[in-house]
Amino acid sequence: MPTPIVYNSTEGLIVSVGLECFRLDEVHLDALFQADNPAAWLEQKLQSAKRVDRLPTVLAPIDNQEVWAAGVTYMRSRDARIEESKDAGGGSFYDRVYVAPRPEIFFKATAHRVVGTGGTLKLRSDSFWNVPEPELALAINPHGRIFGYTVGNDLSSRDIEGENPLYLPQAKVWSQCCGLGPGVVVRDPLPLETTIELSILRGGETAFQGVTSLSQMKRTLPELVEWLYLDNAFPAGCYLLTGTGLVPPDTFTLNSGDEIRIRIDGLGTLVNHIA
Ligand code: DO4
Ligand code: MG
Repeated sequence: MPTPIVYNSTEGLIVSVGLECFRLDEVHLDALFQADNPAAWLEQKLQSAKRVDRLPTVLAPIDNQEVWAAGVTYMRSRDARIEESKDAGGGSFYDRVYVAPRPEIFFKATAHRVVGTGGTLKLRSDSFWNVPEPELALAINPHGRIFGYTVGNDLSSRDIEGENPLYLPQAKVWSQCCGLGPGVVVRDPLPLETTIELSILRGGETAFQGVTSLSQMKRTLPELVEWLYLDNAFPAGCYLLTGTGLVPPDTFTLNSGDEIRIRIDGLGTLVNHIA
């Protein structure tokens, strides 16, 4: 069977398998996250699912999951953050967390703060320096098993975090601060060569473009999940954004109307506009 992709949509849960789409009636995304074996659960649900002739409008693939994020998992993120916080004396924190056994892990969003592909992200009104952070998002079950993947955007304020690292929650969390989608790809681990591409379009022109790959990440994905789940319970499972390896140059900030496209091999493209 081709790799199934599960979408939350305006018409309920839709699963695409190759070129065909099926609707799963009376089930929510929580059931996928809570299944002992999500791939087997999907296969069984697909046996009685109705075929639909098109994919309805897609929503963010989130139900009762929290979204958490790891940081400074790529050298590029470490370097950019040392630079932005040097006047505040925060430089050595990023240096140290990059090599420490304990990773940086922080809370990012709940469902009402998340937008799906095609949705609009907002910039904080008290920030003047904002960037998208294109990140692999892990779908994790309540037992800490990674069963799927999607694309994430950890939209961030660089001036707020750069002023003082203790402002991190304000630099990361607000309404419409996180992009997620298009759907959850239920599959075995992704190869390390998997690429993450970011394009920012402004007035039809490319304002920034970059590419990295999972092979550039300092830590392993199971290692990040182990720290996240240590003494912590996620009854409906959760998402973990795994850090950015792409940061636009320091002269760049997002503007209203910008289009952000994040593509990860095999997972699709997450497209969002800035309000
Ligand atoms: O240290 C702050 C956040 C880091 C982060 O979000 C990232 O590296 O992606
Ligand atoms: Mg990030």
